[in-house]
Amino acid sequence: MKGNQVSQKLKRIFTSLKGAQAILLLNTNYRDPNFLYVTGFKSGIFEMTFTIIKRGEVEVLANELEYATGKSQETRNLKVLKISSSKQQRARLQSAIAKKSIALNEPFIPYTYWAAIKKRYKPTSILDASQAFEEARLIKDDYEIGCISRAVSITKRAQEQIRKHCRIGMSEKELADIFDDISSKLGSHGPSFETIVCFGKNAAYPHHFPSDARLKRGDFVLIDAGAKFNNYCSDITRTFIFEGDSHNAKSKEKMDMYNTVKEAQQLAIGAIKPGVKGKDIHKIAADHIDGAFGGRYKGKFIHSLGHSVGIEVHDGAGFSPGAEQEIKPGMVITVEPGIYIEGFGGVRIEDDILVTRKGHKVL
Ligand SMILES: [Mn+2]
Repeated sequence: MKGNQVSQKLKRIFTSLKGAQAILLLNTNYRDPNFLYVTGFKSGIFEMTFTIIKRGEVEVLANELEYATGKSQETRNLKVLKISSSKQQRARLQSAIAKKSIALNEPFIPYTYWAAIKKRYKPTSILDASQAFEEARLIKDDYEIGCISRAVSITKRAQEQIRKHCRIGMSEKELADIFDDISSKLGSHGPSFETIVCFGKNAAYPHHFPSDARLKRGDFVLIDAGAKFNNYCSDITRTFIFEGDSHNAKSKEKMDMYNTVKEAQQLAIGAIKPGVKGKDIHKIAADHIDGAFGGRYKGKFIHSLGHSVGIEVHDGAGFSPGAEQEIKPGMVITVEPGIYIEGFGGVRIEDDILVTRKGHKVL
C-alpha cells in the first residue's frame, strides 16, 4: 500500500481553486476533515492548528505539544513547523497569506476566525475551498481505496460474527457494545460513527440510537455500523430476523420486506458504472420498492440510496433523487435501500461500492 500522495491531492484541489494562492485550514476544537485528507496524519489531535496549503506543499503550524508527533509523520511535500508563540504564528501567517488571494474552508471555520483573518492579514480575496475539497475527495486514489477496503472488510466480518452473540432478552445497547468490541479486535481504528442497533419496531427509524429495548424471538435486528482504518471509513448495514418462524404471517411479511430491499439493492448495484447519473441509480432502487407486491411498500423508502464514503462517513454527493452528477471511477458510494414501517419495523441493507473504469466493485 503506497502512502499519502500529497502532490496529487494538491493538484486536484487547486484545479478547481485556480484563483487561490494559498488555502488556510484551521482546526478548532474539531479537526477539519480536510486536514486529515491533506496530511494523512494517523496520530495527534492538532487542536487550534493552522495549516497552510500551497500548490507545491503543505505546512502544518504545530505547537510544542504536538510538534514531535507531527514531525514524525512528515512526508514529501508535507512539512511540520514548530510554532512556540502566537507572535511566531502571526509572522508565519503574515508571510504566507497577507495581501494574497486565499481560500478558507468556510462551512468549517467559525465566523469569528474568518473575520479575524480578514482583518489582520487583509487578503485581497477570500474564496471558499469547500467545494474544491469535496470534489477532490470524491475520487479516491489507490491508498485511499486500500484503507476503505480494510475498513469495509472489518465491518463485514463483525456483521457476520455478531449474529452468534444475539440472545433473547439482551438490550440494543449490549449488542452494540459487543459489536464495537468485535470490530476493535478485528483491527478497527475506531467506529466511523456510533453503532446503530435496532430491535423489532425500532428498525423503522433509520437513525435510532441503541436503547434498553430487549430482543424478542422473531424481531428484526438491524445493525448499521462502520470502522475506521487510517482515517478512512466504512459504512455497512445488515438486517436479519432473529429466530424467525416462516409459518408465522408476521415473519412472512418481514421476509417480503427483506427480499424486496435485497432485490432493490442488487438492481441498483448492477447499474453502477462511469457516466451514469447518481439520481438514476437512486431511481432504480426506489422504483423497485414502490412497485413490489402491487405497491405495498410505496413511499416507505424514505432516504437517499447512498452517499460517498471516505474520511467522513458522509463524504459528498452520491445516489440521491436530485443527484445530477455523473459517477466516475475512483468514487466509493454506499448503496443502502430500505423499507420502514412505523410500528412494525424496517429493513436496510448497505454495502460500499467502488466505481471502476468498466463498472463497479462491491468492497
Ligand atoms: Mn450509510
